[in-house]
Amino acid sequence: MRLYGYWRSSSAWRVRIALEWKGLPWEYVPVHLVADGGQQNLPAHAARNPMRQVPVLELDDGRLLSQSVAIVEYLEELQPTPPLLPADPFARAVVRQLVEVVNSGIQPLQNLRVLAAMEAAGGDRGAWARQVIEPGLAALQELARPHAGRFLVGDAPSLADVFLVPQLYNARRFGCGLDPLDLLLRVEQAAQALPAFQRAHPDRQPDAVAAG
Ligand SMILES: N[C@@H](CCC(=O)N[C@@H](CS)C(=O)NCC(=O)O)C(=O)O
Repeated sequence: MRLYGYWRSSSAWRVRIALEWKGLPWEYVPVHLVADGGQQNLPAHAARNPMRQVPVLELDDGRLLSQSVAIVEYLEELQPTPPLLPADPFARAVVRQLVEVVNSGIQPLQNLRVLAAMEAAGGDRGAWARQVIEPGLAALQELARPHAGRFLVGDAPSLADVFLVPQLYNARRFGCGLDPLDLLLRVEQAAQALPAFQRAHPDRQPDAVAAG
């Protein structure tokens, strides 16, 4: 499998964690989101994903998948062990609930093109990002608290943790206040101790140094 991504893309990072967690072999193809006016906008990438975004997963037979939720759910079904969804139906729904808080409630409001449009309209990127991320993460923590163990839902890593870790990285990039997020930070630490999460980290990707 081939993953089109960018080292600091939180959505691509989610997919890297899932690939590593499952132990699936994959090849990384960097798409620089800033160089050349954003390589995601070049015809070659637009043909892979008309949304002009990463991640895109290319299967060995050439079939393409975009949208990180669809991709990680595909990987979970392709290779159910080790799992990223709990067995219990309600716990699975809780995981998906937490995933959606990040996936549709936080990240799309602070992605590159939204921030660029905000700035073009005279707004402040950082202030906008903080006003989206801080309450979003506070809500995520409140929703997770009754279900949390060592990880956000129970004692095993799940997709909820896969979506949490990159979002916290973004929160730090924008200088968000993290002090009230004790539970999320504790879970982040537990996740970061796992080799799969370590291997997927942006700093470990081949495009990290070049992008600066
Ligand atoms: N819902 C999409 C979001 C993808 C997304 O926002 N990708 C960002 C990087 S994290 C991107 O490619 N941005 C480029 C741009 O906005 O021009 C997913 O989960 O895959």
